[in-house]
Amino acid sequence: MSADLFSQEDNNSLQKDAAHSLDFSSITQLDQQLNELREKIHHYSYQYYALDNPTIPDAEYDRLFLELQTLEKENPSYVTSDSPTQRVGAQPLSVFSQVTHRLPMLSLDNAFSAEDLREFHRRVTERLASLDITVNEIEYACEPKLDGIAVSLVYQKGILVQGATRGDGKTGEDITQNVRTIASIPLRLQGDNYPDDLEVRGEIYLPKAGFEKLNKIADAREEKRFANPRNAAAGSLRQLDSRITAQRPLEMCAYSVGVVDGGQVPTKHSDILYALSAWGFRINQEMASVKGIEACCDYFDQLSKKRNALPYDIDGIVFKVDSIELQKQLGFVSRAPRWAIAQKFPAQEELTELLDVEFQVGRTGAITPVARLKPVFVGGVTVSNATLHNSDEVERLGVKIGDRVIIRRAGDVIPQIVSAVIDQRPDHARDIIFPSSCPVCTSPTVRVEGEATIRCSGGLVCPAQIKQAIKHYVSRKAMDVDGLGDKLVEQLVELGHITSVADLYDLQVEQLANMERMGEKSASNVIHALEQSKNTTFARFIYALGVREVGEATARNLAQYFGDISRLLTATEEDLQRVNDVGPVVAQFIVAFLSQQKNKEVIAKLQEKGVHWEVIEQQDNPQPLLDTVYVLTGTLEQLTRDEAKAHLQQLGATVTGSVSKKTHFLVAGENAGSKLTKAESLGVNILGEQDLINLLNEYGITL
Ligand code: 5U1
Repeated sequence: MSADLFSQEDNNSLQKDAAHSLDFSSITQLDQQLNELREKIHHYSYQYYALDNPTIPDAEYDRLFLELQTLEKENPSYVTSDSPTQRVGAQPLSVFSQVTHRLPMLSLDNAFSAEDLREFHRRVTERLASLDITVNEIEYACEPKLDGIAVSLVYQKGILVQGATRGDGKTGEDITQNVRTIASIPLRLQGDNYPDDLEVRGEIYLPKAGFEKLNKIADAREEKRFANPRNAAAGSLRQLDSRITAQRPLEMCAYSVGVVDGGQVPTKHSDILYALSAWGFRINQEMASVKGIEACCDYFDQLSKKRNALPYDIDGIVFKVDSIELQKQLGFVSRAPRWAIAQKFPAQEELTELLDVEFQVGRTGAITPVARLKPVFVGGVTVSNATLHNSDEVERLGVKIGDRVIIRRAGDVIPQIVSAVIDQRPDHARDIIFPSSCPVCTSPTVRVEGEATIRCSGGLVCPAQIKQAIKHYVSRKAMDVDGLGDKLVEQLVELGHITSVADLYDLQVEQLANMERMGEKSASNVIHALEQSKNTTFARFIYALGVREVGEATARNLAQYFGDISRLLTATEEDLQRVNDVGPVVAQFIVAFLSQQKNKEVIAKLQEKGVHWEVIEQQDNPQPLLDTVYVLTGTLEQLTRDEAKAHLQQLGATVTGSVSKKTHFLVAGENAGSKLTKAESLGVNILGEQDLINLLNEYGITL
């Protein structure tokens, strides 16, 4: 740890601390240990975040990080502001303060075609000629234009001291606390040849994978989805509480320098980027330096093809005269340099009208609202449909049929509605109403509490789901019908030979023999396999029904608990939740499925055709906790929550996910949150982990 990394205050406290508790040699030792750890972590994190080239396993990195964290916790006065542990966010701000950029942050002129690009080159060449500068062939640096948020980062003596948004180019907002949380932004520069005073500019963005991850989390928490990676990045940076920013997988890619004082940077733009890379920044891997404008046009064509495969969104390509001397000669007009241009890809967002919403039933019964749009040309193709995902998304957008809507098409992804222009809503606009019965088979639809998706409950009979249902029914772990592969199932359904799993047992050798790639022999084999499959187990049969979330293990538990189909068919959600592994959601799926008359008919038909199993004698399980409702919350140390739940259910208890007046006991582990507060307010009995273990022991369950 070098002394110049400390403020004067840090140094004082270090000396004070040392005088109190440590002898000089142990200070040096601790110093050295911390220093080495930080160096290692800086190095590995640079390899990972800036170079995209991890050199050690994640677990090893985590171990080093934990070691540093522990040492710093034990020796708080040794924590430095550039320590890798200091990326977790700081106390929330009440407002962002304003920052005046010492050099204005320029914007870029746009080109929309190869012709525009050639025109730019002509202007550059003419201007240089008018200045009596002759260049044989101008070198251009080419790189993708990331669709993110432009930032300025100020480093003094290699330490990050300020991060700011571009704002209007002259004044931005101070987002230092937020940028400090981004792993690809160095808190301290590497090497030793950087200028004393260095401003680095670049783009903060959310990679596509990070965007999807955030939206998955938003879905799981039933929060609003982000419309696109750019909005998500902007929203993440605009947080007054940098601890929230710290949880967003943002990245930063450097693309130029601003103020440079007390040192030098190379004389070519491309070399400046390489220098930035050596100092610890991520630079764009696609960057290339080419000669002449035709090579720029080729670069644009090449990258356009690669665009969808890139792990981040780009909205164009930036071309810059590579020589900094020529850049200076060319200067800038208004707020854009004469030496650079961004050739944009065709617009990816357009305005159109939402004509109607139709509902599609997927293979798993999920009902998806699909927007029918007035056709519009966007991102290079004509779009007339867009997905609306689910009812939460419809609610989030607040969109109605008849609205003017902004649609976005990014890469190959299905077009999305970004927003509705609510203030231009026509009088005839009407609400989007989700169907109460399946548009394909008319079975009732169900929406499980906590799920955003509405589903058809006609699993065994819905034509939209039938191929999937049959493929699952005959699969190895279900009824194990050898020789009845996916392609054959598809043909049989398409030709109308089977409309439900029960029809499988009416198939004739001649029918099968006429299918593609089938003959008499293989047809007889399939009929034989079907015949054999009739002799099965109750667990396999339950699994074969393909009830959502009922996997093999749950099917086994259900079979064991209920013993036979008659008891399973009459089970209530409460009964079902007494079974190991079955929570409220699964119970709801099972009841929705088995209460369907059409599904019941198929089950009866299967039995009529000879599908049978050995009835399992129900164990005389003592159920001392029958009719007692438990909720588990917080972190348990000696067993997982799932294990605790299974044990309680084995004793007959019902374990639910939320606290209500019906809850008898709440088992609260470490860091229990709102459920504990609610249980306390409702006067629910609270048990600790040890109380639970004692209870289980009492009934003969030992861990
Ligand atoms: N890749 C890249 N993006 N971008 C944006 N380079 C780049 N340069 C910019 C901007 C606004 O401005 C230059 C004038 C430094």
